[in-house]
Amino acid sequence: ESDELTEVRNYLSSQKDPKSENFGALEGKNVVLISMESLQNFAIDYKVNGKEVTPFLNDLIDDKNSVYFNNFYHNTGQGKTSDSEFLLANSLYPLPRGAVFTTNAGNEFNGTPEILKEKGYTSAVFHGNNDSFWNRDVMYPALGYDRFFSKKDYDVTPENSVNYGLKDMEFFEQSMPMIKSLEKPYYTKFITLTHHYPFVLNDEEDVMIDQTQTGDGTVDRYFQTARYMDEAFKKFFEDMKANGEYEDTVFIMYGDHYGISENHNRAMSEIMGTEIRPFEHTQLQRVPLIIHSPGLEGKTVDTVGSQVDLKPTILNLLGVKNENDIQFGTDLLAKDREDLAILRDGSVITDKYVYDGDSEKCYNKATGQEVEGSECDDIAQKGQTELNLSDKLVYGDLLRFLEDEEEPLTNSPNKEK
Ligand code: GP9
Ligand code: MN
Repeated sequence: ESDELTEVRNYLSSQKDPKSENFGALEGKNVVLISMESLQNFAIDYKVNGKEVTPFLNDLIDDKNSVYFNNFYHNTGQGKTSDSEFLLANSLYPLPRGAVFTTNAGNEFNGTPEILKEKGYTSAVFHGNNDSFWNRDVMYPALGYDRFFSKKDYDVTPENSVNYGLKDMEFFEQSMPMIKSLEKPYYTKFITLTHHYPFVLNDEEDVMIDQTQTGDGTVDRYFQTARYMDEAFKKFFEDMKANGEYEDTVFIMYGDHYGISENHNRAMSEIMGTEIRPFEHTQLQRVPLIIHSPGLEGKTVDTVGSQVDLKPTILNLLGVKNENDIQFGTDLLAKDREDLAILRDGSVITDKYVYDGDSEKCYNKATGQEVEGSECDDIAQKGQTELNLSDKLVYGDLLRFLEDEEEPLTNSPNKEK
């Protein structure tokens, strides 16, 4: 093992290792991950002229079989959607600049799909855009994906597309026979597209809610495409039920990254009814996370966490021990986990504080009051340490030094030993 990898290991073993209480609770279930394009948590329960923006998701959150996380942040950087995918697959941070999917696709990884292969899972990604966007066609095999259903697998026409590609409604509909063709259990990810900047719909019947009236077109349209995506989820769940694909499946839905940048703070202050200071800006980096499965005990969890925590959370639910791996995240469902989210810009959120990495300001999380003095110094430092170690690991391709103490991952065609 390299010295640098040992340094990463030593750091991680000095951190709290929370005990999972849900280990194996969803063992053997199919997994359907849904990347909800640009969906920020503020849209949940938000109403425009008395109408909910996400009626389906709101109901899903209240469902007795759904766990909803309301303090869950994205850790993405310039690689946007692809950064969220990287986090999810590896429990490592994306890079401070550029997209790790394009710069480091040749690295050795221990992706979630590859790990699940040992458990007999078939893995696939579904997305209605070109397969080479974000270098996905190269990166997915490196993460251990068996199959990538992309634009060329769908019937994509000018009529059923908008913005980057196939409209979400069509996307889910056309995906049904593809899902059914997969050997079970499956581990899949659906990447939605319609609720993407600049948030446009091209068909009157897709408009299901009014625009807001801030005068900032990006913000005003945001609610319409979010509402459309929500409707697509509703249809998808109905179809999954009708096709017998629902009962044995766990759905994990997460917002991939922000959709409204700080260039829109004026309009957002109208939407939120408050000035957007660095505190509010950082809190706006929360994205929804919902885990739903028949039989799962529903609740709302307010632990502070982020996308880097998804991999250990999923592997624990599925009952997969992954002990020799390097993961920066921890199981979101472990009761004794440390409340922590480290954002790519160096912001750090705990149960007590919101530290904004950009302005270097420190706030009381509960009150939003700015805290003068050094109270955030420790967490700011911890954030830097952790990001630096993760970057070292990715830039140095250090996972290639990781020895598989148990069985090597022999079924993986993508892994060179
Ligand atoms: C492109 C889609 C959007 O295929 O995933 O990418 P983004 O711009 O959000 O990173
Ligand atoms: Mn995206």
